Amino acid sequence: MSRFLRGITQGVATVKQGVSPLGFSIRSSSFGARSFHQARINREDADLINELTKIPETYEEEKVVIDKINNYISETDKSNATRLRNIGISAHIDSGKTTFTERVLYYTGRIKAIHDVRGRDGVGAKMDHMDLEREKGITIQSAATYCSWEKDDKDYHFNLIDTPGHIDFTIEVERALRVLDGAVLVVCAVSGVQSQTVTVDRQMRRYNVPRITFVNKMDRMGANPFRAIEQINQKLKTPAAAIQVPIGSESELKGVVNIIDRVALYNEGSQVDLVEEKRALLIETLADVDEEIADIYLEGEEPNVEQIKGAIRRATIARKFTPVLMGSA
Ligand SMILES: Nc1nc2c(ncn2[C@@H]2O[C@H](COP(=O)(O)OP(=O)(O)OP(=O)(O)O)[C@@H](O)[C@H]2O)c(=O)[nH]1
Ligand SMILES: [Mg+2]
Repeated sequence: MSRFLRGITQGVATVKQGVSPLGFSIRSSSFGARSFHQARINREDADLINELTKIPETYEEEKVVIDKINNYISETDKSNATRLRNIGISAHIDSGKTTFTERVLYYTGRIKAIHDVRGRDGVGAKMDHMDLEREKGITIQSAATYCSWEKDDKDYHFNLIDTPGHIDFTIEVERALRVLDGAVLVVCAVSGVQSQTVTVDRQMRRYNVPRITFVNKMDRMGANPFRAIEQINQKLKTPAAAIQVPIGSESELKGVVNIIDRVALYNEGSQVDLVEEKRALLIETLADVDEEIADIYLEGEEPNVEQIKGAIRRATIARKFTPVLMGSA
């Protein structure tokens, strides 16, 4: 949503010279896939928006402005935007961002075959499209693609941006972050939070980007998603809790159980104890960052599935929490 602010403040900056007694006029300030159509703004609102020379730091500050800006967006633009999101994939080098993006493309039907980054077939990943990227097996340039997902008979559209993890190309990450609505922070289950993860985390904070976390490489020897989650809490100082637990581990990894609905994604193995333990931890973490869950928790009751999902959504958007998923790309 922070793109909204930048877009409108830029819009105001552009029309600032042409102040008329009737107020300001913002003409189609477009950024990314969204655009504002011509809208009249009265002087008081324009003054308020003008005060926003800096990006608000907290979600609460940002929300006031977003609500204000919402008044100037046409209903068509609003409804178009509800099912469209720009999502970035960011993390430290070699954590599997490109592989993750490729799998999303494969399972949403955008590409027909899986080719690994340094696969034996030598084809390489679609997202690493430059010759040098394929030769070295690393991402150099951010690359954008899109995919669609149908849910409840509605089509959702995602623009995905795969960013490089190498510190030398960090400017590419900055460029991508500016247009993101949300991001997936990929963390390796074996090496956990690295110094570059801390850098990426700082960049995401600077651009007010909410994120979910994916603990990748769960099939590798020494994989421990809970240690990685502990590091996100400690090193990144972001309240984080698992919303999935693995079925099996390392080479025996069979799938994951969604601990909110208590549903196994690949129905093998029994993880009942672990599900209950991590579910309790998830609710406890949410109670720290969300008022509704805190009230339910303090009354000694258990929130229902809808309440948990609602709290995860609110706290993630407000950048107070990151839900952690896991698997092997
Ligand atoms: N075992 C295992 N290997 C993986 C997994 N995900 C990625 N890899 C491998 O890890 C290596 C790096 O993967 P990439 O997808 O290129 O990583 P990246 O984060 O895009 O790397 P940069 O863009 O260079 O920062 C490749 O050899 C992948 O095949 C996984 O879940 N399990
Ligand atoms: Mg890559």
